[in-house]
Amino acid sequence: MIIEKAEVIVTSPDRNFVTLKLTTSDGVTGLGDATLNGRELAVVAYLKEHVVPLLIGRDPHQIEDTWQFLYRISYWRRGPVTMASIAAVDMALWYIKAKVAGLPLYQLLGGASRRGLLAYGHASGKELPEIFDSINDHLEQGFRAIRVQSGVPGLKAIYGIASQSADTGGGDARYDHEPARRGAKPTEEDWDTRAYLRHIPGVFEAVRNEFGAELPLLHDGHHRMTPLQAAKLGKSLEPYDLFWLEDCTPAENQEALKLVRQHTTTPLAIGEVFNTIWDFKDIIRDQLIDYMRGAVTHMGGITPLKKTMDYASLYQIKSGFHGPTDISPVGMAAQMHVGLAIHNFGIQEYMKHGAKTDQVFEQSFTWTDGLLHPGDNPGLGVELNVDEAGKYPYEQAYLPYNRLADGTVHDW
Ligand code: EZ4
Ligand code: CO
Repeated sequence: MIIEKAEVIVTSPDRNFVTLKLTTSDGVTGLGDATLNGRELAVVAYLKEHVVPLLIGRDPHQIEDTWQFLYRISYWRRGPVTMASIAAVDMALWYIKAKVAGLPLYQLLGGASRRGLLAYGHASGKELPEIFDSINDHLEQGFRAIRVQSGVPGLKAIYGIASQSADTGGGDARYDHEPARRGAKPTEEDWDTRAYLRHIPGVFEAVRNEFGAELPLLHDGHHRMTPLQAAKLGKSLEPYDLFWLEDCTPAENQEALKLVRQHTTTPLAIGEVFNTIWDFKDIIRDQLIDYMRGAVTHMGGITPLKKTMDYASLYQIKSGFHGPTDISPVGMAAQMHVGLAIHNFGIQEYMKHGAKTDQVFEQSFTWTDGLLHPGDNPGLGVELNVDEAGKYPYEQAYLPYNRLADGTVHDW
C-alpha cells in the first residue's frame, strides 16, 4: 500500500479551515487538520508546493519515519507553518493506520484511560450580569468547567468577550467569543493592564459567590502581563481557587515563569502558540507549568503531542489542549483520541463549531454529562463532505490586535 493521492482542501463554512486528505492505493482515506488561524494560505502553499510531492509513493504505515523525514528534510526547523503542515500529514497517517486496523485511534494509543474528557467552555461578558448569564448558558449546555473572561471598565473591546454583533460563526456569538473577524483589515482593540489587574479579582469573587466553590473556573491572560504583574494577579486570584491561569506572560520568554511561580500557587497553563516538543522541554523540566496547552494541529501532530505528554507525566503535568474553533473538527478529534488514551489528561478546551462547519465535517464524537468522547468509528471519527466543503470558498480573516491608551501596540 502506498500513498497515491494528497489533496489540500480549503473551506470556510463558518470560518477558514485547511484539511489534508490522503488516499492510499487500497482506497483508504485519511484526514489531517492544517488550519493556522489568519495565515491559512501560507500552510496551503507549504503543503502543495513542498510536502505533497514528497508524500506520493510513500508507505502510509511509516508514521514516525515520515514525521522525522519531513521535520529534518526541511532543515529550517520549527515554525507554525512547517509544523501545521507536518501535523496534517501525521494526523492523516494515524487516521489511515487506525482505519486499516478497524479501530478508533485511541485504541492504538493504549486504549481508553477514562470514560470521557472533562471539557471547559468560554463564558464572557462586559459586566457581571452578562457574565452570570453566559455561565448559566454554558451550564445548561452541559459544561462542568468554565473559562471566565470579563470586560474592564474604561476599555471598549478586549480579548475573550463575546458580542452579539460578532460575525464569527462559532456557535452562539452572544456567548462564544471567536476572535478572527472576516475582513481585509484586522480589528483594533484596547488594553490597560493596571485597570485589568484592579478589576479581575472582584469578578472572580462575585462568580465564586454566585456559583459556589465546586465549579472549576479558568481564566486566559492572553500574554498581556509582565512577570510581576502576572505574579500579582495569580496571588490575588488564589482565594477563588482557579483551575488555571492561562498565558499569563508572553510565551517567548519562558524564564519569566520562574518569577511568577515563586509568588503564586495559582496553577499555570501555557503553550497554545508553541510549535514543537522542544518548546515545552524546559518549562516541563523546570516544572513551570501545570497544564500543557499545545494543539495537535500547531505542534506537529499526534506523534509529538503524545511524546510531550508522556514526558510531562514524569512531572505530574497534565494536558489542556488548545481547542478553540480554529482547531478544525479533524484536529479536535485527533486530540480527543490522545486525551482519552493518556494517563495525564487534565481538561479539554471545547468551543462548539458552527452548524455549517458540522455539515462539512461529519463527526462521531459525543458530548454527555460534561464529557467529550471521540466515538468508536475506525480512524478519527470525522469525514469531510467534499460537496458541502466546496460551497464555502476561502474568506480573508485576521485576528485582532490591540493598542495601549498612548497608541503603543501591545501583546494580543
Ligand atoms: O486567541 O484561537 O485559549 N484560547 C485562545 C484563543 C486564541 C485563538 C487564536 O487563533 O487564546 O481564543
Ligand atoms: Co488562550
